[in-house]
Amino acid sequence: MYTGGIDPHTHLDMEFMGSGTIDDFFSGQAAALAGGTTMHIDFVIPVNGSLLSGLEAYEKKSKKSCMDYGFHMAITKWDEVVSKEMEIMVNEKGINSFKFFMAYKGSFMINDELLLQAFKKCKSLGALAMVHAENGDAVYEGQRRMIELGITGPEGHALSRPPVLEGEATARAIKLAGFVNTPLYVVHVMSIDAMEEISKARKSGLKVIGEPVVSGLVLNDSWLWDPDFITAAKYVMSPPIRAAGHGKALQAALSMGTLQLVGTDHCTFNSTQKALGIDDFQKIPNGVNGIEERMHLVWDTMVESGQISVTDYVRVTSTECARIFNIYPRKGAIRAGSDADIIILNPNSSFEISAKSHHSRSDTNVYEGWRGKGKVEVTISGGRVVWLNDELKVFPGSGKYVEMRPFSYLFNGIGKADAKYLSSLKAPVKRFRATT
Ligand code: DUC
Ligand code: ZN
Ligand code: ZN
Ligand code: ZN
Repeated sequence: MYTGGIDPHTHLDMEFMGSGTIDDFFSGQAAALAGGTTMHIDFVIPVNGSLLSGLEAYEKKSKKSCMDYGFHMAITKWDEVVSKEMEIMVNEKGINSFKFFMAYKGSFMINDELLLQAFKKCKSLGALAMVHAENGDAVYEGQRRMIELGITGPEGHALSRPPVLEGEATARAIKLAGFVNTPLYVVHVMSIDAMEEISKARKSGLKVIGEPVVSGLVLNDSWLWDPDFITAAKYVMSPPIRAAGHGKALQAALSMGTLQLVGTDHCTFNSTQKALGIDDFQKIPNGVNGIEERMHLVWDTMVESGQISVTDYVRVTSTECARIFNIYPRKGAIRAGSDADIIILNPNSSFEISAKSHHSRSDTNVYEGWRGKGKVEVTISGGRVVWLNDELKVFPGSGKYVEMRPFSYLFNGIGKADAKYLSSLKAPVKRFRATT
């Protein structure tokens, strides 16, 4: 019996790349509950840059929730209006994290000057800055290069945005956040390059959190070369799933504590939607499933193989997320006073993953055919049994919005460090003009 999983990274009912994800707040959450996840944090996408309008839209979409959820806010442009709206989000709306895009040139991407301003704002609010770390200018150049070479298939996606671009942006974001002295959360860490930057930063004492996603931990990029377009396109996400070797290294980093918690980036498109990119990989909607599979795959890959303990399993799938986003011990714990979100995972029973039996609305599954040990047999959400005997009992409207307060434990000591820095600065040096 363990505390229910918390998925820190999902995209339900999101408009993206000319499509809408096919899992909404009901189907995505039902799938989550069937896989032992009892809370998720989704990314609100602003409407024409407006955070308030974006939140209003997500408040409507999430009315059909059957599971508890919280929100991060994505920032798709940065100016004074957005800066003011960030205050409202933190002080009135229960949002304590903001995601900035260093990629998606021409749409969401913000440059270093604005990133610095945004980091300063996050710090003043006690909100956690999150980054999608890829060098957007270089990705754009990589895409031009692929098209010139006539590489228009899904493999072009991976080739156009190699690990070095993720490593570079991760290092830059870490250094800028360190300069401002505010904590940083790097979402979907997919490569050794990015992971090593996080490792270095943490060793030097910087407050950097690294979130691998389950696809990056357990898959590799070989499918992108599959001659069948849909088979390949279903693996297209950003940053890309990397060559074999990266996943193993990320698993090791997770087991050593270099990376702290596992998300999914659940962002589903079906075959028809993926087919929008049949002539050009740049038009394939980016995203893979995972919300239902995460708890099973992390158990099978990490616990069953002996890489992490059961205690660490609970930490990386639930407790650490609750602590980072300041909802512990209401979430992430089995205690008097906590929400009764509980799972029973039987280490001796096996699971098999297939699009035929999963609860997502997607007609494909990137983990198709995976058989493993450790099955979630019971899920209890808010004290109610919602998953038992392979059957779901869920109702739209039963999920609650979980407000998240600023200044999580990551902010401890930030003020002291600032004061120390300021006092270390000497008074301006008095200089005398030489007389002749
Ligand atoms: N990457 C994805 O694959 N999908 C959603 C957004 C993102 O950054
Ligand atoms: Zn399952
Ligand atoms: Zn992203
Ligand atoms: Zn995402």
